[in-house]
Amino acid sequence: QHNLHLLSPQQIELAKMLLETGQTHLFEHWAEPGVEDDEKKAFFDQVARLDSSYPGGLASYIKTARELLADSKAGKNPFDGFTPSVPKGEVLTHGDDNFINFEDMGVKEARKAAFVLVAGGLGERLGYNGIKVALPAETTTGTLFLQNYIESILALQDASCRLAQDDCQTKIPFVIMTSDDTHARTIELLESNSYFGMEPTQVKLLKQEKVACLDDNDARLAVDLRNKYRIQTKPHGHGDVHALLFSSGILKVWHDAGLRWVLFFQDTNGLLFKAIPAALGVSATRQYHVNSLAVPRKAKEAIGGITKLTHADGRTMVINVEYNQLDPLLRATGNPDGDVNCETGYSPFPGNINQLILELGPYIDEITKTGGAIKEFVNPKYKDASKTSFKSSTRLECMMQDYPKTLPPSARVGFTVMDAWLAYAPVKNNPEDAAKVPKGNPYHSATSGEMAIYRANSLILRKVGVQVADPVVQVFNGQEVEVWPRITWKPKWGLTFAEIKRKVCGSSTISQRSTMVIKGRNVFLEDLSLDGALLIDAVDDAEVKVRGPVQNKGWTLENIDYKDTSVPEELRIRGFKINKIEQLEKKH
Ligand code: UGB
Repeated sequence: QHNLHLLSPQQIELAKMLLETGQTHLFEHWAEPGVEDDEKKAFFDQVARLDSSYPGGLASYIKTARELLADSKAGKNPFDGFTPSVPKGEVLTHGDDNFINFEDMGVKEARKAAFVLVAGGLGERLGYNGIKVALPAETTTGTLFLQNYIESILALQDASCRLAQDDCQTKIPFVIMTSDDTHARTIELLESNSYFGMEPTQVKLLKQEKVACLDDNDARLAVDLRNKYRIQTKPHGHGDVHALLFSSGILKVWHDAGLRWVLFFQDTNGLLFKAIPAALGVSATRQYHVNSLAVPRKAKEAIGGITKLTHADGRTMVINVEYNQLDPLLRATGNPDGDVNCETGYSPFPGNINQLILELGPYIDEITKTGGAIKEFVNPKYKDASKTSFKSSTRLECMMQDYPKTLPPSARVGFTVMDAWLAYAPVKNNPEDAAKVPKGNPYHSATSGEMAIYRANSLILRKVGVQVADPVVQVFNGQEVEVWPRITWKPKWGLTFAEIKRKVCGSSTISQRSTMVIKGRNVFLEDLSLDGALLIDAVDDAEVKVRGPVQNKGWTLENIDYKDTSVPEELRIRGFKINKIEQLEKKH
């Protein structure tokens, strides 16, 4: 009360809201008026931020928190009344006619697309000290994840414009969602690398705010233990991206510019853009309002399962059921074994890789109604079975793939299943946890993420007629992986199957110990016989034919231990480094 005269009208409103929502305790230990006034001002600044960054404001957050905490205490099942079943989607086989047609369509549509990368997470499971998008996707060329994404978008932009009949000047917009944990370092990475060739005006960063932590079932906000004039905060999850896109006004700008698609993706999947053209082609052909990319999923793998949920009252929806919820849901609905592999060796539920393609028009219609708010959940860790107190404060969370939960049944929600070797190799687990992954399940580590790129490129070249040798099995950081020839190319060399096929002719061979790096656009492989390392670097206009035998000592992989702190963290987490012994360099 006695501090009131110091407050601005806006601060008085916020104070009233806090008192009316049962947050009196926040002011209990405040000093006398005139003492620590700067801290008090900073408190209201924080409350104002928490209030304005949440759809409906802080009062609405507290109200929802009370409801969700009551449901959680009562043990209410979020899927109450719903029965899960395996949904039907578009299942693609890489390289067949259907796939090629979808890719062709996807490239045409790309000039009407915008890309959104969610990169606000610190990746606690990986334990890497930097931001994840700054990690090399592979160490043969050292291409970083963010670089790979930007170069892929630029390659799509060029390919799409080349197909267009008109004088195409399209610059595909690229939004990155950051958080306080990643924002400054993402800007620095972009600026110190000249935006990896993208025009800075194409890139927009939207920073998500954290949300208030909750101390108990009454949703009393948690006071920061280090400063009694602050509220504890934690990340709210990748679902924030929808509210941020809405409040930034950017969706309307895109709509007015004639865009039709928004593609969402995550921070560390070095294969993703091999799947994008075909997936976008599916969206356009099937006219999906929502299209999720999926891969065959091993039971208990830490990726969500795409599931059809049918309610007793007849409602149905196709939605991601998160990996920790799928098993209990199955057990509760007449599947006593829970989340298990079927005769194919995979879970019958396709795995969500959280690559969503939304049609912009229906997306804007929907989030204009909701403000971009996504259905939230709460996951308190209770002290005991009475569920009356928490071990530590909790908060509401939301996931971007829950967007379809508020859609009407008429919405066209589909999904597209691709081969995992082509589409999905995230870097999420630290070496120790990866080594503990059950045999046969993917490691999702820096080691497996890099090896997956070489495998995918090798398999693609095999499909277009190159004789690529079989891999050998090696162990790095306790993980058994297939080591294929280290083949990499810039996205502009070949983003689609048809484009790669056009650039390979004659009969070429590549031995297992080989390394091949293609950096030009018009590089053609013709009767190449490679046993060693070959680096081809050509300017865009140069047409280069690569022929004949190339043999040298090549580049080798040397084991390193992840505990060896003399080695940079980016390498250590892979368990190997590349020794560049001898190579042939072709520059044009
Ligand atoms: N992220 C944010 O931008 N902000 C946040 O507050 C949190 C995360 P994780 P998760 O495809 O591999 C998801 O932690 O959430 C970004 C799906 O929910 O890597 O455990 C973060 O930077 C799951 O269904 O993944 O699991 C990163 O880019 C499954 O599909 C992204 O969000 C799984 O990903 C994902 O964050 C998967």
